[in-house]
Amino acid sequence: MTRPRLYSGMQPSADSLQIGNYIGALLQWRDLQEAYEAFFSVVDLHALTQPNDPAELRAKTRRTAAQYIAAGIEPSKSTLYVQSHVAAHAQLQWVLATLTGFGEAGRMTQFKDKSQRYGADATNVGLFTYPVLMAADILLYQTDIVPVGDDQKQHVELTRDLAERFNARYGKAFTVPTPVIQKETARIYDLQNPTAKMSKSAESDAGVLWLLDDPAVSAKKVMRAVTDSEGSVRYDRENKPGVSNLLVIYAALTGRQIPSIEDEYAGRGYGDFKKGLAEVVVGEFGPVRQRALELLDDPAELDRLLAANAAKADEVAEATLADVYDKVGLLRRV
Ligand code: ATP
Ligand code: LTN
Repeated sequence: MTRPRLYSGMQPSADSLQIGNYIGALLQWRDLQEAYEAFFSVVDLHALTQPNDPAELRAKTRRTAAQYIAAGIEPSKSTLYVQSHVAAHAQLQWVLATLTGFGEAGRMTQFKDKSQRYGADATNVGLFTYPVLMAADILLYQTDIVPVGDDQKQHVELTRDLAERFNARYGKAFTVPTPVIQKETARIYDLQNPTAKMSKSAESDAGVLWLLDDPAVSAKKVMRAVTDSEGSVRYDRENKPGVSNLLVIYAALTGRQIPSIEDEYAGRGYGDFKKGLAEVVVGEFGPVRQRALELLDDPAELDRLLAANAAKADEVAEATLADVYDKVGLLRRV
């Protein structure tokens, strides 16, 4: 029985992933890898759109891959690889770029936000074509579903449009993928600023729970998380964003329902609740961190594993690329 295909990826944009990446993405990827034939990449080519120190980018790429594995993505079950190891991504991107309208790419809100923030001179063309490369990632693997956060939905819609456009113009080369948007309840906010999404590139580190932080540091951050003056452990996103965020984290990591956690802490203060959550976070992250650090202790072995997975990815990607090259009329090298 062939399983439907799934594709997702993350940029190696920090030394450690944060708990939002873990709850919002990795835990779901881990569960989905059973029912789907999954491809998970560390999208290092995408990361080049930001300024990077070369040695650091290499380190972050390994660290991101190690955290995927430590969180339960199994390289024997899923294809976990580094985007730049598979040449077809950059190659298909070029063909898709010739099918993408200038205005169409200019309407991408991520591009509009970033280019506005950086200004015209600091905005590189890679930021503009970022979604086209993402479309190439997805379409090379005849992907059925793409689990992403809602900020990436527009990019997956563009991917669908490009797939349909290509198929209509040249004959069917691509499966048209469906985005699967992560649940709102899986969205984690900054512990110090609980109305802002927790993010790897947050300006301050105080509200970010890093997967690879020392457990004592994570515990301290939980204890210092912003709450409110009401004193009751109750989910109310609007009026109690801090406490609600902590409840969501608690529920996601334990698999419990929020009302049962509210009941457990009824009539007890925030101190008790935070202590309980700190234990949960440390208990969950401890083994993940240890496994990631073990993998990073043997970079040669990790690199071999990534190479073997890239070879699996290559096979699928090359078949799609060859079909595309044929269909658009590029002369075959005999
Ligand atoms: P950056 O700051 O570099 O943009 P990020 O931490 O915001 O990084 P991404 O690399 O954009 O994360 O996203 C990787 C995956 O993690 C995506 O699937 C995204 O939806 C998910 N994710 C990121 N942050 C959160 C969060 N705070 N809550 C839930 N999911 C998140
Ligand atoms: N742009 C995505 C990362 C990404 C991706 C992909 C996600 C690159 N290629 C293909 C899903 C499928 C992000 O910033 N989270």
